[in-house]
Amino acid sequence: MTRRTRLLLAAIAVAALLWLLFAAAERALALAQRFLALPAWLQWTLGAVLLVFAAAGLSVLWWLLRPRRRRRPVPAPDRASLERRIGALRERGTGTGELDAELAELDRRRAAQRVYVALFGEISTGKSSLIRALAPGALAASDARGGTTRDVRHYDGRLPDGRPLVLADVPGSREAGGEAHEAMARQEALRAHAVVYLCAGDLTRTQADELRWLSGFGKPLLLALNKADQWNEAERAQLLERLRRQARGHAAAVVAISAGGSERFQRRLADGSVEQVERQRTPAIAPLLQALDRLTAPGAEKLEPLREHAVLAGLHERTGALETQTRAAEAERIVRKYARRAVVGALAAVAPGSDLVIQGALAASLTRELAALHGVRATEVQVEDFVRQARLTLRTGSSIALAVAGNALKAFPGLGTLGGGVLHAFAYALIFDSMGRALAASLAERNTLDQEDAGARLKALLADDHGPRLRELATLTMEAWRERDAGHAGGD
Ligand SMILES: Nc1nc2c(ncn2[C@@H]2O[C@H](COP(=O)(O)OP(=O)(O)OP(=O)(O)O)[C@@H](O)[C@H]2O)c(=O)[nH]1
Ligand SMILES: [Mg+2]
Repeated sequence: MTRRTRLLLAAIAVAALLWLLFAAAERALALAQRFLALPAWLQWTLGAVLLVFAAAGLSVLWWLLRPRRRRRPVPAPDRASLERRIGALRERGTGTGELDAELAELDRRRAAQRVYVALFGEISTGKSSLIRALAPGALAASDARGGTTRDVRHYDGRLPDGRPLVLADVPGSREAGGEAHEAMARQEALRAHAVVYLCAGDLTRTQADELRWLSGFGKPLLLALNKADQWNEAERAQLLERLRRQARGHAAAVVAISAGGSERFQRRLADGSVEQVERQRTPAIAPLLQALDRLTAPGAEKLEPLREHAVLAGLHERTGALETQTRAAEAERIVRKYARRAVVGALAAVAPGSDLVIQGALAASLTRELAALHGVRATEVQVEDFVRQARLTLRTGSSIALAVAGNALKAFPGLGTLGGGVLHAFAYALIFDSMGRALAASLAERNTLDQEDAGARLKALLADDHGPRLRELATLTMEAWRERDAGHAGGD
């Protein structure tokens, strides 16, 4: 459409609007005159009805147009409580070096007051090529490597108005076997003030998830469709339209760019021979620069609170994972200790009964210790109840435990040579190990002493005669036996 036709259409539209306005005003005046001619009581009734309609109309309008509440970013703990948790982990002997380093980097960047922008996206979407286009000087000086990026690197870039940026090139996500690299990239994205998410076509479900994950941390985001040179104008417009729909509410802007990259082609020379040529494509990234300019306009200081929130939220997750891991290791240690005590107790019994009875004091103390580890308060009554329930479960389960133990005697030849009593000792190891594991898993998941849940897990574990668990318990039983023997020999 030419400019002239567009102007003509606009003029017609304005004229039509004016005509409508006049008509409406005339109608309103006529209505007002008729309204005034009505008797007073009718004026009041009609007035009231009109008022109700107006109020209803306004509230519908408000409901439709009300400002949407921003989705709340993932919660972040305050710095002090996070440091306390990390300190507690350190005291338990867990390595917290990475978490400490993250906090130190948080402070370092705050003090540096520079704007950090991370490029993020799947492998081969053109992140490194974009760095090359955004920071040509910086890359010439450092290693402008081609190929897959395997670590995080920073480059000095500049916006068209001269404002400096620190650009982070990160490994691409979704590389086969590249989980560690991906985690590295995600952490760097959280550390940046803004993120450019690169794609090279429609967003796959995983890419859309990744975008949502980033925006969930409240990260200012741009979605850049790279390799735009691969489509014609109509295709590009369609793609952009779809991407805008997918990124709505997540990315501040969606732009199409060509980061460049290299292209190969054949050149026919005058003598008829053919030559392979590789050259750099000319980058076209103006829309991205504009969007970046707007996104980073507030400056490092104003963008810092959001960045800090994202880093602390990320640290919260990582600390939580480490806490779970540490607690699981601690629970395993406790369970082992009690399984061993149960074996020692069984070996010390003068004549093993044919029935297996859980040693009550030992079971209660195991329950108490595991509950405390998981921060679950359990009264004495609850603990006793729990042990009683476990005994009931075992009444039907003891034959299973004995059968599993019997098989283990055959499977682990060393065990079979030990002689009488060892069958029972091993069954007790199995029972205490199962009980401890069942309870620990239930506590970790439910955060309460749930008899039913732990009971179901106990039954399953008693019958589970696979895996390295039996081997470990066999070793434990043999060790206890040998120690007892050594004790006897020493005592003789
Ligand atoms: N057609 C076209 N190809 C591009 C463009 N930008 C990059 N490429 C090509 O895409 C491929 C991957 O580019 P890289 O910059 O290495 O991609 P990356 O995202 O850094 O890849 P990883 O580091 O493996 O995650 C290269 O072959 C580039 O030449 C572009 O704008 N258009
Ligand atoms: Mg790369």
